[in-house]
Amino acid sequence: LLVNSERLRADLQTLGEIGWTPGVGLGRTTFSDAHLAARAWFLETARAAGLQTLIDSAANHSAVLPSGEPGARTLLLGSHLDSVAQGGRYDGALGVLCALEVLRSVKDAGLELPMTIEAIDFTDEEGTLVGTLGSWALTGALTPDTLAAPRGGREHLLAELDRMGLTEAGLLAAGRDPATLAGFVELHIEQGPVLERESVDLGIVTAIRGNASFDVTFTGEARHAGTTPMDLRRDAGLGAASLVLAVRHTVMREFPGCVANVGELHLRPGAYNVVPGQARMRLECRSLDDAELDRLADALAAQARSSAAEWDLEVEVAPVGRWTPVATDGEVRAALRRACEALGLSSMELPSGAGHDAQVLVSVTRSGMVFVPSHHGISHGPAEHTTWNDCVNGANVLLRATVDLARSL
Ligand code: HGY
Ligand code: MN
Ligand code: MN
Repeated sequence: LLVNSERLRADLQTLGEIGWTPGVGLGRTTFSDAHLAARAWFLETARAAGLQTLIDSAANHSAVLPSGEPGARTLLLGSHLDSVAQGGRYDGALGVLCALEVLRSVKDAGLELPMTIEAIDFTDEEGTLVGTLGSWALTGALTPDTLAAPRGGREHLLAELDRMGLTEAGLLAAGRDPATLAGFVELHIEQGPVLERESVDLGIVTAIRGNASFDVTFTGEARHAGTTPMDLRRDAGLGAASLVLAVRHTVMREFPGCVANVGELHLRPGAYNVVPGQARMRLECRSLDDAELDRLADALAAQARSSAAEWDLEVEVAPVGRWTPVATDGEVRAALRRACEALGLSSMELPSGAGHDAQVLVSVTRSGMVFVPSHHGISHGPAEHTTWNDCVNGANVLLRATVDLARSL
């Protein structure tokens, strides 16, 4: 049993054009026109293959191949069609497409499985609004608190929900009964250099890093940049500059194996001739260990306070999201390993540095991931690339593991 690789290739090429700007990358942020077009294309392609489709109240989009058995549970496959602002063609999209291809291949083969299999495209994995919003909603674990101070800002979230005809209540009500779920398997690009460096075909993910994200705001005094003496300034930009460097030093000195990033920095009012009275930063830090993630977050918040004290500023460190580090499910890992062996493909176990919907699904069902190599470990940019051969390997492993798990779980 193998996937229809020509159909998969054609679809990957078609989907990869939706939102692509040469030299810039893929722009499919949540609910952008390109994102909506990609989601519509996904459902049309599923319907054309004779699959059922559904959209839940968190706008998760699914293709479904129902089991013939009454009361059958669902084995979920999938990932996300949204991208970061100038992203690559494979992050998320490859997982959704391979999941769809698995359903089509099972249907074409006339295989009767004791489980319904569903290919899902989760809403807002990348966090333009919240981050793993659709998968979080599906677990039923979303709370009003989660939506009170999201990564994309509360006003933006409400405006986008309203524009899309969605509601907070709908998000909070999108929980699936865990008893109806047998498991979740996500195929994803590694987004790191390990598989390519080790010349291994596939990665069987053992654990997924957690993430703590913060909005940091330094406040000083906006003053005339020409007349205010240097020693009388309360320059918010100095606090921000001090913290950006301190974040790197703290992680490299005290938290080896962790990472942290300041991905955005705005100085206000933002003019050549005004000393910035405010600096706003978007900061995230990541660890594979839950307690270490808290220690790391506390250490960075302490650094923010000392940077503020150093430059006579106020500082506010506002949490805007936290994703727990998780281990993946042993049964799913075993099925993925069996699928690699059956196909004569090499595999290795490795943790994921990136966050994924699979880490959210761990809280309600057996959840696991399989990685395909990323060229030079590049992701979240237009140079993101996975060879066609590796894409087909991933799809075939997902297909075999799906049939295995549908029968064994
Ligand atoms: O940020 C991440 O790790 C993922 O790409 N959303
Ligand atoms: Mn991503
Ligand atoms: Mn992703």
